[in-house]
Amino acid sequence: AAMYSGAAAGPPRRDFISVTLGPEEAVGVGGYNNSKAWRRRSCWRKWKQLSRLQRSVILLLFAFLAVCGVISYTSMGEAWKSITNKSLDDQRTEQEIPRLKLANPAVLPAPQKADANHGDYPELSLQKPPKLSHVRRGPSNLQIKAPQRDTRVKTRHDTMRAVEELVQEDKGEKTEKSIISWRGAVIEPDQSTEPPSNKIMEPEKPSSVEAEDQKEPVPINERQLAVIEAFRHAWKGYKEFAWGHDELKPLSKSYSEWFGLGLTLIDALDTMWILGLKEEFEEARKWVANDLVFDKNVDVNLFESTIRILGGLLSTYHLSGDSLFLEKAKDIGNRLMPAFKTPSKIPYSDVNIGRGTAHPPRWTSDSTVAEVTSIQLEFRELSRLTGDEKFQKAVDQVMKHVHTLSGKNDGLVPMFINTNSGQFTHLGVYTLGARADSYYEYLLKQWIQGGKKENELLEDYMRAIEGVKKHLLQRSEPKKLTFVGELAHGHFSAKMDHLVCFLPGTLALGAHNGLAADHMKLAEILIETCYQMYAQVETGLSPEIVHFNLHAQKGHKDVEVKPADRHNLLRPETVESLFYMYRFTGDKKYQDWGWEILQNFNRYTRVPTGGYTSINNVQNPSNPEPRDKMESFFLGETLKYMFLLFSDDIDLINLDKYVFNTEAHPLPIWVP
Ligand code: DMJ
Repeated sequence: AAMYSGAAAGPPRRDFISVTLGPEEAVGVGGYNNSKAWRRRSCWRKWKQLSRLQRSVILLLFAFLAVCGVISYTSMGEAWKSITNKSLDDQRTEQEIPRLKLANPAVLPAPQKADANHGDYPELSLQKPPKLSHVRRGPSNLQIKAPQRDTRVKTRHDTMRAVEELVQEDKGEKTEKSIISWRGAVIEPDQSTEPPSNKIMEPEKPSSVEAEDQKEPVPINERQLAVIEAFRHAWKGYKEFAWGHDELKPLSKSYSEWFGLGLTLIDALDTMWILGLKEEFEEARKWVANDLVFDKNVDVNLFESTIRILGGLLSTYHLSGDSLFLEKAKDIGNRLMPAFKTPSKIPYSDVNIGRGTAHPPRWTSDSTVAEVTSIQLEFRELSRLTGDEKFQKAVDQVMKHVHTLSGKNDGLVPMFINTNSGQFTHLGVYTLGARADSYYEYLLKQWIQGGKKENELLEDYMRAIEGVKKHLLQRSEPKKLTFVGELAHGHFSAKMDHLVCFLPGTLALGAHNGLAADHMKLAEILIETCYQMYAQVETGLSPEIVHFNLHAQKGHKDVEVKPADRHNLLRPETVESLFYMYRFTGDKKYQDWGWEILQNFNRYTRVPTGGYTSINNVQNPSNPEPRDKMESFFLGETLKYMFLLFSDDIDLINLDKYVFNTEAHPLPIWVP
C-alpha cells in the first residue's frame, strides 16, 4: 500500500511511506523475519530515514485523525443516548397502555377466560391499525375503484405513524379528549365526540365514479379459481333452469318463486363483478334492464327484499357506476316504504310492492326484531344517494325507538316487537341466532357506515356484547369450545344456530375499528367453535343448529346434532367470519378452514348438471339427502366471502371503505 502526497513544493516528487505488512501478506515476498526486536528496529530506521517535511506531514495527519476520532465519539454518544431514551419511552408506553385498559376492564367471564392456546392478544391491538404484512399491497385487477385516494393503501410507514400517535396520546399530549370509554370499549377520540348527524347531504356519486388510477392486477390464485369454477357451475344451473326466477331447483332442473323478482340473479350481481365474471355480469345486467319489474301485485318480505334486492342493487351501482342499478334501487326502495305506515312506526313484515300496502303476518301483529333493525344500512345509503331523507328517517326512527325500549337484558333484545304498541313481546328469550342475529350486526355496522359518530348505536352494541359475555357464553366438553348459547326465562340452553357464526366476524370488525381488544380475543375463540361445527360432523358441513355438550361423556364430541336440525342450507356465516379473521390477522389457518369447507360443499352439495343444493343430512356422507334448492345467498354471500377469504388483496373490498350488509353486499362507509 502506498500513500501519495502532493503537498511538497517545487518539482513534483514522490514520497513513499512504507507500511509493514502482516504475516499473511508478507508470505511469499522473500525472507521473512518477524521478531519484535526486528520490527521495532526496522520502523525506527525508516522513521529516521524520512525527511523533516515527511515527518511533519505524518505527525499532522495523526493529529488530524485524533481530532476526528474525538468529534465522532461525542456525536455517537448523543445518538446512543437518544436510542436508549427512545427504548425507555417505548417501554413506558407498553406499560401505560395496559393501565388504560385496566381502568375499563372488559374481561370475559371466568369460565371462558384465557384459553392458553390463544396466547395474549397484543395489548396495542385495541387501537392499532390492522396487521397488514400478509396482504398484497398491489392493486386489484378488477374494476372496483376505491373512493378515497389517501387511505387506499396502508404502508408500514402509516402503521408506524399510527403507533407513534398512540404513544403521543399516551404521553398525555392529547390528554382528556384522547380516549372515551364505555364499559370496556376504548374508542379513538375522533370516533366518539361529535353528535350524530342525521342530515342528508347532497346526492352522492357511486364510489367507483370517484375512481383513481388503474391499479396493477393482482393475480388470482388457485383457490380463488376454484371459487370461480364453483360459481360458474352454480350459475350454469341457474341460467339453464331458473333464469330470471328466484331460486334454482337443481335436481328437478326447475325453479321456485318467493317474490318473483329474480332473487338469485340480483343477489349474485356484485359477486360476479368481484369475481371478474364480465360476460355473466353483462348478461344479468340485460335482464335487470329489460325484465326486472317491481310493479307487481306481490307480497314481499321487507327485510329479505331490502337486504337482497335493495342491498344488491346499491352495491352493484357502487362497484360498476352504472346508474341503471341506482334507478332500480330507488324504485324498490320507494315501493317498500308503505311498510313503515304503522301506529308505532315499527314496520310491518310484508309489503305488496304493486299495490303499496303493507301488513304483518296473518297470525300476529308482531314483527321480528332482527328484521326491523337490519334494513338500516340500505335505506340510509339510499337517502345519501338520492338526497331524499325519507328513507333514512324511517329506519333511524326504528333504531332510536328500540334504543329506548325496556325489556332488554344487559343489552340483549327479545325476538319480537309489536307494530301497534312498539313494545317488545315474548320477553325473556335471548339469542344471537334466528330473529335477533343481525340486530347486533347492524348496530356496529351502522356506526361504522356513519363515520363512527352515532354513539347510541355504539353504546347498544357494546352493552349487548357485555350481555353476551355475561349470559350466553359457555364452554363445551371435551374440547372446551366457547360457544354462544341461548337464555330462555333464566334457563341456559346449549343450543347454537349456525347463524350465530356471523358473530366472530362482527367482533373482529369492531376490534379493527378501535373497540375493546378482548372482542378480538372472543372472535378468535368463537371462530374456532364455528369451524368445529363443521369439522366434527361426518360430511364436514355444519348443521343448521348444534347442541354443545356441557359435560364430558365417553365417546361424545362437543357437538351434538338433533335429527330435525341436521340440514345445511349452504349458509355463509362461518365463511364470512373466516374472511374477517383472515383479513385482520393474516393467519393462514382461516384460509385452510375455508378451503376445507369449499371442498365439502363440492363433495356433498354439488349437482353434476349445474347448481348446488342444500341438504337434509350432514351426518350421512353416503346420502346427504339433497333438498333440491339453491338459496340465493349461496351466490350472494357464501361464494363471495370464499373468494375474498382466499384473496391477499386488502383493496378487494377494502374494509376501511366498505361495510358489508347482512347479505354480503358492500356499501361505502360515509366520508365526511
Ligand atoms: C342471509 O339472508 C343473511 O345473511 C341473513 O342475515 C341471515 N340469513 C341468510 C344467510 O344465512
